[in-house]
Amino acid sequence: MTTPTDAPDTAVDEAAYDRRRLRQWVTGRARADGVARRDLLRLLAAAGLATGLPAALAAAARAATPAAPGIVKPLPEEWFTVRGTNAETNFASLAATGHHTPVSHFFVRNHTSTPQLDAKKWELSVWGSGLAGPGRTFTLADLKRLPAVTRSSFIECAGNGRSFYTSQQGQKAEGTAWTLGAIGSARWRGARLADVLRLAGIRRDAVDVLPGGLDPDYVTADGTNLGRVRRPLPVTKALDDVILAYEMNGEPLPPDHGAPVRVVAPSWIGIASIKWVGDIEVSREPLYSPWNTDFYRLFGDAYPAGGSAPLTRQTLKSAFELPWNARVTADTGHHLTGRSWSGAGAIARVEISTDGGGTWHRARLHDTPRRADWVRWSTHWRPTARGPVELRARATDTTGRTQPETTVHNTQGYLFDAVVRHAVTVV
Ligand SMILES: Nc1nc2c(c(=O)[nH]1)N[C@H]1C(S)=C(S)[C@@H](COP(=O)(O)O)O[C@H]1N2
Ligand SMILES: [Mo]
Repeated sequence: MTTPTDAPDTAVDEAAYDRRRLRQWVTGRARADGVARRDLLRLLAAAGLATGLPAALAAAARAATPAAPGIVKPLPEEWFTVRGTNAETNFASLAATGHHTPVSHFFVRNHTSTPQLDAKKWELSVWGSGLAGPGRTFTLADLKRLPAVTRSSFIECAGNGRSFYTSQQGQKAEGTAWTLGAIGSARWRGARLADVLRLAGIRRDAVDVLPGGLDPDYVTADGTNLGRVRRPLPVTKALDDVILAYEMNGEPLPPDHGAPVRVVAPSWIGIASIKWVGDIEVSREPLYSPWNTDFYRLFGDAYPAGGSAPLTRQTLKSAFELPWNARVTADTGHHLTGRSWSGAGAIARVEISTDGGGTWHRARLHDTPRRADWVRWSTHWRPTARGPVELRARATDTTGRTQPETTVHNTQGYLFDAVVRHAVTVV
């Protein structure tokens, strides 16, 4: 049985026991003589128990939460696995959330660190050869005066699932070793990028728009300064369904997710959704940045020397809302839940195998499948034989594509779409 080297190797029973004990301490039913209160508060925060505590205790526990450098919000270990400057959502923790991912659980992918910008002073400048006039700047109030649109859409990193190239296929892949939690779905509200571009005077012969972030310059491990995080969008996508979002799940956009305004490019790889956007170049010539040349193309044996065309839409994936190596009791009915999504269309069906891929049965879908969004699903499982088992979930989307058994390798490990073999132990 394969076990991803970097998947959280959780002893679920231990964790549950620990949580029970911590809860007892909070309510005065467990003693912790000789243990600093601060240490227990840190444990509480890590166990995700900081909510529901008396206010003073909760604040202390939050302060004790370990953070990734540069991420502002608390990252309790129950909900996140910190990977460098990024925080991956533990997929199992999504079982307690609804269709949309609360900000508290939403993954963060930062090339550098979250800038704390003053919304009142923020301005977006739209400029470049693809405009008829000198361009235009927009304040947040200007954007809010334009017709607002709301879109439910996932944002997913192109490298989500990357670690499975190694753990399932024995192949190397450069980059953050995500399991499946570099995704979240939210209700984004904002102005249409198309409206902003038209007000700025976009010409008919404009071909690319290049939104740039206001976060610090990105410097690679070998010391090369690649400048601000920026990636061109073809005008056809920019004028289609892209929004400049200032709200996430009905609240002002939080700092880590791009406050005050980010680009949301539904169905496309996460890098297309530039956070903390400060300017947008509109061009009559095709534009390049490191993020559509060296990164976010497919390189490797199966691809041309210069790599594939720049990546656009996300691929097809499924994940169980279950810890890795979960222990499940034999001869008991279990309600298994998870989510599936595709960048190419809506999800048509999800099938589950609990016998190593021998037989498959349909999962029950709990959302109306829509493009650019995920569906929640569930299935019933009553294991009888004890021992290790690999659970599989396999989605098919409305284009007719089904998740394959293996994925063609690329050196940077993008777009992993093979069926993930989720290890559990029946006890
Ligand atoms: N300005 C800026 N925008 C950015 C990034 C960044 O580091 N800086 N990261 C991108 C990447 S690679 C992804 S996957 C998404 C992640 O969005 P999230 O942090 O809100 O989950 O933001 C994208 N937009
Ligand atoms: Mo990403």
